[in-house]
Amino acid sequence: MYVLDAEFVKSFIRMADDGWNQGWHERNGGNLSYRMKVEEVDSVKENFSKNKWQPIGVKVSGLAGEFFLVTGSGKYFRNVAIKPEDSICIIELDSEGVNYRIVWGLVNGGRPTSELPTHLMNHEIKKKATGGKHRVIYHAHTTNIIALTFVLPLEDKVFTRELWEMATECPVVFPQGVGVVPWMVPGGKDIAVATAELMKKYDLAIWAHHGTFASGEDFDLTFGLMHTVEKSAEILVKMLSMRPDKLQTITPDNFRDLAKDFRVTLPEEFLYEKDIWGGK
Ligand code: 2HA
Ligand code: ZN
Repeated sequence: MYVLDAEFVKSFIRMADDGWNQGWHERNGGNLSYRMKVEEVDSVKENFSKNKWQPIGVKVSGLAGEFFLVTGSGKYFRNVAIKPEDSICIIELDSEGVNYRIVWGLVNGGRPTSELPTHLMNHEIKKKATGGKHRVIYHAHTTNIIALTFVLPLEDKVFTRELWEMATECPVVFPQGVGVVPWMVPGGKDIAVATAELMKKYDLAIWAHHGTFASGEDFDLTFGLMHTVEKSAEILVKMLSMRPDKLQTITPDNFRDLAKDFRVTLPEEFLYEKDIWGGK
C-alpha cells in the first residue's frame, strides 16, 4: 500500500491539520510523532528505502528496531496536509536505539523534528509505563498555557490544581495532573531527560514560555488531551483578565466527590488548601 493511503498516516495528517487550525503551530512550531504498529510497518514497507544511519543524541534501547512517523525539522504544520511527502517522514531505529534512519518521506531533504530526543525518550517511558498502549507524542505551542507560565508559579501542583478548577471535565481527562519544566534550551538531551522524568508520572508536560507535550494511545485521545488542557488554560486567562481572584470555584471536597462518582483517583497532593486568591 502507498504510505499516504494508510489509515494511520491519514489520521496523523488530520491531527497535524487540526493543530494548525487551532493556531498552535505558527511557522515551524510544534512536532508530532507516532510509534507504528508491526502490521502498519508491514503494510507500507514496500515504499521504504534505506538511508544513512544518524545519531539520535540519546539512547532509547526500549525502542530498538521500532518505526515512527514524525514531522520534519523546520517543516510547517500548515503544509502537512498540503504536501505530506515534503513535511513528514518515517524513521527506523537501529538495534541499540542510538541511531535512526529515514526510510520514507522528506522527499526534498531534511531531518526529523528537532525535538526527536524528547519525543523518543517520552515514547520509551510511555511504552513501558502503559504496556505498549501509548503511541502518540504531540508538542504544540498552546497559546494560553504559555501565557500562564508567566504568571503562575512553575510548580506541578499549582498548574494541575488551577487547570482542574477551570473545567469540571479536566480532572477526569487528566487525573494524574500536569508536570512543568522550567525554561530550558529546546532541542537537546537535557530538556528531553527533564520531560521524560515528568512523563513517568503525567501524560502532560508544560515547557515554560514555550508550549506543551502530550502523550496518548491514539490520535483522537492525544489531540483531545491537548485541546482540553489548552481550553482550560484559556478559561483561566479569561478569568484572570476579568478579575484577579475567584468569587467561587470547585473545592477540594467537590473534587473528592467527583473522583468517587467518575471512578478516578485524584492524588491528594493536588487537593491542598490554598494560600493564594483568598483560598480559592
Ligand atoms: O520548531 O516547536 O520546540 C519546532 C519546535 C521546537
Ligand atoms: Zn516548540
